[in-house]
Amino acid sequence: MANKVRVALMGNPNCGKSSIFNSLTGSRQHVGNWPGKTVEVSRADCIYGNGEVELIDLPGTYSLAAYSLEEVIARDFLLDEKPDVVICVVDAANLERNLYLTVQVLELGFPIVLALNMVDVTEAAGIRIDEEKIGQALQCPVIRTIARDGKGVKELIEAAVCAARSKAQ
Ligand SMILES: Nc1nc2c(ncn2[C@@H]2O[C@H](COP(=O)(O)OP(=O)(O)O)[C@@H](O)[C@H]2O)c(=O)[nH]1
Ligand SMILES: [Mg+2]
Repeated sequence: MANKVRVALMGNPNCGKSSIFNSLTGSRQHVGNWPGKTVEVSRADCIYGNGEVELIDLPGTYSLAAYSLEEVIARDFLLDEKPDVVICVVDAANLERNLYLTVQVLELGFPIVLALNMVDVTEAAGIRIDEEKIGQALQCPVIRTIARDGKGVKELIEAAVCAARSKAQ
């Protein structure tokens, strides 16, 4: 791949996208604990990968139906800019609701990596998530993360770059 690998972060509001973006770019973008925080699109180079990887933090959305401004921005970005890979960030404690958007992104044909975020919350609640099963069902890599603490994010971006490169061949 000659150009930069462009990696888009997508997910419901408040699932940890900006936390992942910040730990992978060294940015200090505002992280809020209320929905709908990021309406603008932030872009920055990843601290891993010698400047060859660019991350894009898209607004939080529940779907790509384009009913809200956030949905329009996120959907137009995917369709117009065609990122090389999409990291779908899901709140592991609200898995079913969060996966709705993931399936829509898959249906558009993008290579995806699923970031199973907030696994500290599910672990504390005694909820066991079978990520292998999810990965088989969606045919994508699944990486467990605790974005607030920067855990799993390096593995996540490595899996994303790998998915982008294998799609490009
Ligand atoms: N417990 C826990 N909290 C997290 C995790 N990742 C992010 N958060 C918190 O969840 C809230 C929303 O995170 P943010 O990154 O702003 O989500 P965004 O709306 O998807 O960009 C913030 O208070 C974060 O500190 C995680 O893995 N575990
Ligand atoms: Mg955000």
